[in-house]
Amino acid sequence: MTQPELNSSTKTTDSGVASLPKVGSGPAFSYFELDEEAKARGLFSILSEDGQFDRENTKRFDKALSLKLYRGMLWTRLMDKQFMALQRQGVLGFYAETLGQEAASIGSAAALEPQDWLVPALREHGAGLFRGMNFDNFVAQLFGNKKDITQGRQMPLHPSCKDTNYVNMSSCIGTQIPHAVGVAMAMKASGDTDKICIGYMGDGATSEGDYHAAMNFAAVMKAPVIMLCQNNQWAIPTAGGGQTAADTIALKGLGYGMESLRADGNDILAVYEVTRYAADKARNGGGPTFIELLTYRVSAHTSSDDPSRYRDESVTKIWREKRDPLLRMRAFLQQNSWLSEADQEAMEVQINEAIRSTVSAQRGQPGPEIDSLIEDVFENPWWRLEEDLANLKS
Ligand SMILES: Cc1ncc(C[n+]2csc(CCOP(=O)(O)OP(=O)(O)O)c2C)c(N)n1
Ligand SMILES: [Mg+2]
Repeated sequence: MTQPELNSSTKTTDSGVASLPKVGSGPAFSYFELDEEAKARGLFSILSEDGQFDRENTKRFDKALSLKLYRGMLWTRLMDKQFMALQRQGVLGFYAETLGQEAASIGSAAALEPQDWLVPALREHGAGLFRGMNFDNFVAQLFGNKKDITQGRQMPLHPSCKDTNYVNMSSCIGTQIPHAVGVAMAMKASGDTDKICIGYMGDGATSEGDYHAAMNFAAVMKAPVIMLCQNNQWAIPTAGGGQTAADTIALKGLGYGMESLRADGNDILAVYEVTRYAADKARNGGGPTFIELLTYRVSAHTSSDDPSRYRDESVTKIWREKRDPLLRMRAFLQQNSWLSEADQEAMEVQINEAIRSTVSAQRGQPGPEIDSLIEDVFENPWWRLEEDLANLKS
């Protein structure tokens, strides 16, 4: 088979096991020449589940870019492992993993330019770090300590980074998508034609009213924005089939008059290419694109969740063992002789050590000064705030 079969076989069933098309050979890029509906029903893919590929389709991915993408995914996975362990030990209050979705998160962010803006949903902090968010600052924010730039005022795992245009996420599902469109509209209105914005959402967010408002504004205003949905097939306990009656999430974008693409979210090369296509289009005045990345939430929703209570974990096992985005990319690297076993081990040791040393430095930091509670609220704090602070200190 040279092309994804563009029929309902790629539709994800309620059980979460989509019968993914067998790809890995043939001209994957002819996907972009399909008609609008076929693109939204199809599934663009470059690397097959077992890491097979057609060299013609991977020309853009030289050794440097390929290793950079892989390292970004590996960093995210190893970081998740350490932070979840710290959460279980009671050292961190809260954490949410990207497990199984590393390709969707890193591959899409990698297709942007440094001047672009990223408005995240719940699982893009790895992407933020990949784009240069300072790791010390990120860890300080997780602890809410004195070095935290938000002085412990944000919820944990809601980092932000002004230097890299990484906006902190909003816990209210879907509210960030109109923000992303607003950022893009402002770029257009102020003539910042070299900048674009990417707004992330989960499958759950596509059922919110904010999704409608954002998609409609983006399309009507031809905003330079990428609307990126990580369809991980779960919204805490709500399975994909309970979220929409549409055959695919991408199809919903067509109703807004927006080009809508669909790709295998566990294939980082495919994720990079669809996002790059949308980014180039937006930068050249072509307006917004909606992208659905089909993936799976292998982890619990967050450290506060236990998915074994509401889903069949034998399905999760399939995604974890057979569809792991890191193993797939590793197979690609190995076939190109770009990553030996020794290289892999060295990379793991180096990343784990970098994470561990930052955590141990930040762990010992005291909390923010108590006076910081009323700073940055009024230029001259109101007497009532002064009084509350004095009471707190006494
Ligand atoms: C408006 C709103 N409703 C409900 C919640 C509770 N909630 C938090 S995360 C979540 C599910 C989100 O699912 P999805 O958008 O698919 O993202 P994922 O967690 O799968 O990455 C829900 C219902 C919320 N935070 N905000
Ligand atoms: Mg989801």
